[in-house]
Amino acid sequence: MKKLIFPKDFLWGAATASYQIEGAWREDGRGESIWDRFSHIPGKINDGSNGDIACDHYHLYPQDIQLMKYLGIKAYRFSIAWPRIFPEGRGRYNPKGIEFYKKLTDMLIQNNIKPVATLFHWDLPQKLQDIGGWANREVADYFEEYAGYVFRELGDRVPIWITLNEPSVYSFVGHSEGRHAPGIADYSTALLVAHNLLLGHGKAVRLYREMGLKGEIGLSLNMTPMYPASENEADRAAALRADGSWNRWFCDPVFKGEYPRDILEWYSSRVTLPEIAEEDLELISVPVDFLGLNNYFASRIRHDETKWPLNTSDSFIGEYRTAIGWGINPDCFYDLLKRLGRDYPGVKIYITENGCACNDQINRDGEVLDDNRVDYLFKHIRSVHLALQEGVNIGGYFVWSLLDNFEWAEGYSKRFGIVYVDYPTQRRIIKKSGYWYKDVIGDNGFEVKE
Ligand code: IFM
Repeated sequence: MKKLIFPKDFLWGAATASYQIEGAWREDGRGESIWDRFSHIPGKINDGSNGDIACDHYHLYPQDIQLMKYLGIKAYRFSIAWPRIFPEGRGRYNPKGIEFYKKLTDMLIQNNIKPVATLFHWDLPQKLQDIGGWANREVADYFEEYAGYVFRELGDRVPIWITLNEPSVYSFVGHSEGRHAPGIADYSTALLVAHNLLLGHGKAVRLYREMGLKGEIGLSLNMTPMYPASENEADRAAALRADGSWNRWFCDPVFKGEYPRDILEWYSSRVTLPEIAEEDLELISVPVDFLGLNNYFASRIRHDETKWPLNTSDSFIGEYRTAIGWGINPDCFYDLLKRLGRDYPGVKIYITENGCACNDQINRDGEVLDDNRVDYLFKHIRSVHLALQEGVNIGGYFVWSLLDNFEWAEGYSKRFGIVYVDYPTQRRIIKKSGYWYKDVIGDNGFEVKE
């Protein structure tokens, strides 16, 4: 056996998001979010559920923090619900909303857990959707107003900020596929939303710097490595397009100050591109302190004339699937880390999400023995170690997720937590993966067969 040891200050964390865990959807002055509206429409969520109660974290946060303390979690990534702070999205703020996050962050700090706050993890105030949502450029200004308020109130206690979570998923799944809130299916709108989200990101980062705050700020991108299904020219070009439209479309503007030219050219004759002013790109590329990387799987890409507008179709890579059907391939995760180190040299990476859904069951002894998740985490964290050893600048790893929670269009049918949530009683049960992760954190590493 040999032991893999991580750097001394490696940030071991766990992540969640407001709408997925908080519940208390109409309490203490919280406004309506697009996910409240969307999940209450019959047929939108696979199991007919919604986030009204979720994990009731709004009330149970003290116990959830104790759980994290027990697990030895060093950093907790949560998101702030914009409609709790500004119920209408702008203008009138709600003091009770910020109070909740003050109590949460105070208690985290008292328990030696670093708060890592995401400003936007998809729960846009419905009132802003009513004026067009992120397709309306003004929403980037309201985001800046919201960010400024939160920075003022929490800036002294939150050392790491994430402006946006997965703008690609928010834009495309919510505005082109229509499977997520706000349920729009129009590709050009998705591109407009993506651009305005990035603008909002740039405005928030610029403001953070102007306010002289001393923490780190970045954004979390969902990145999927794309491999050609064959060696033929068409499949290789298709894989480049899939990579360009999903990964580089978000990473390049932020880290290189430009949209990928190959994709701009491909889109130009097929969709309506947003107007992209020169100053926009300057703003979007205001330097950040890190790239937050969310990764779950890798894709094999084939040229496919029937698929508009990219002419690509994809399938998962990996012999085994998680309970949500996603392929498992830790080697591709390693490739992705190496590639980011190469293409965006010097950029520090926090892995802000990684994990898997399993068919977790409580056994007769009251335990949840999620060996598949232990295996998934073991192999993916081993890839992180390998990339670190080969010089990739990785500052931390956040498992998705601390708790089972509301998995968007899948409702509660898919469990990603290292802690099981029995929804009818709200009882938490640490899974085998939770105990395994505790040991990894405690030892700052783990043993592997040579
Ligand atoms: O649950 C989501 C999370 O909100 C964003 N990233 C992917 C996770 C699993 O689908």
